[in-house]
Amino acid sequence: MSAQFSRAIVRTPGQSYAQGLTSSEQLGTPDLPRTLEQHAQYCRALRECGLELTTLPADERFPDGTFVEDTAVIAERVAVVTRPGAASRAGEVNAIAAALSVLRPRIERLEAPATLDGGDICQAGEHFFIGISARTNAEGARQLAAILKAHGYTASTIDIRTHRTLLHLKTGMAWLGERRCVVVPGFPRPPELASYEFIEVAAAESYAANCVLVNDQVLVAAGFPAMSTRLRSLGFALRTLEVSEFRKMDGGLSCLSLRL
Ligand code: CIR
Repeated sequence: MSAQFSRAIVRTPGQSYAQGLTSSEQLGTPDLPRTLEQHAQYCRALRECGLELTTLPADERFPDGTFVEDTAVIAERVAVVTRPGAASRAGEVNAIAAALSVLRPRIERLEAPATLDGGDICQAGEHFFIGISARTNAEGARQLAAILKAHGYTASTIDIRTHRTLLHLKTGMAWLGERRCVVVPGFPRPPELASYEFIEVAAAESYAANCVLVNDQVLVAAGFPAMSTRLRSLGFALRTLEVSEFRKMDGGLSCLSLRL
């Protein structure tokens, strides 16, 4: 089983992009023209993977709005609008819900006091790993798991709060089809992952763990040669993308789209 998608929702970065949340100030301030160019390349790559794009315009009230992944969890049988864990991002969901309602007949919602960022959700076929993080609380995980279960999926949680460098679950984990996952060193190994084969990235290449399987290709970040060599040797077809300006704001390849 692998990930088959026909569409993605993306949102163009706005002028206020550099005012978003980040813990990576040491990487410098993002350059807006370069950000827009990298976003355009990302969109091109998704199209070349066979996806049709729904592109939402920037909304200057939401500097982090381009990281659309955090606003929804979308699977074949259900779409859920989230309640992002950062207060500055809560309003991002309105435009996403409106766009999703055109694509899906029914949208589920989480209720307070749940908080949940889509970056904490890693779908592996019919199973969902839900990260408990600074953004996703236990109630968010509980509500999402109940919705998923009602639609025939299974779910389990992975607490990443002890792994200080991980903002989201998918900062440190990516599903690459079948029972294969990319993980960062020291990633938690709950029993639900026992039957998985791990492709562990080198500590110096931890950022590269945030890769994305799109149909028959894997989007990987440029600048991490060991990871790319390893994935190629395992037979994966790679599409390498420059995402330096998104890394500066703690974002990566998965965060930039909602795939469905
Ligand atoms: C944030 O801190 O919310 C944004 N600056 C980055 C969000 C990245 N999203 C993701 O990994 N799913």
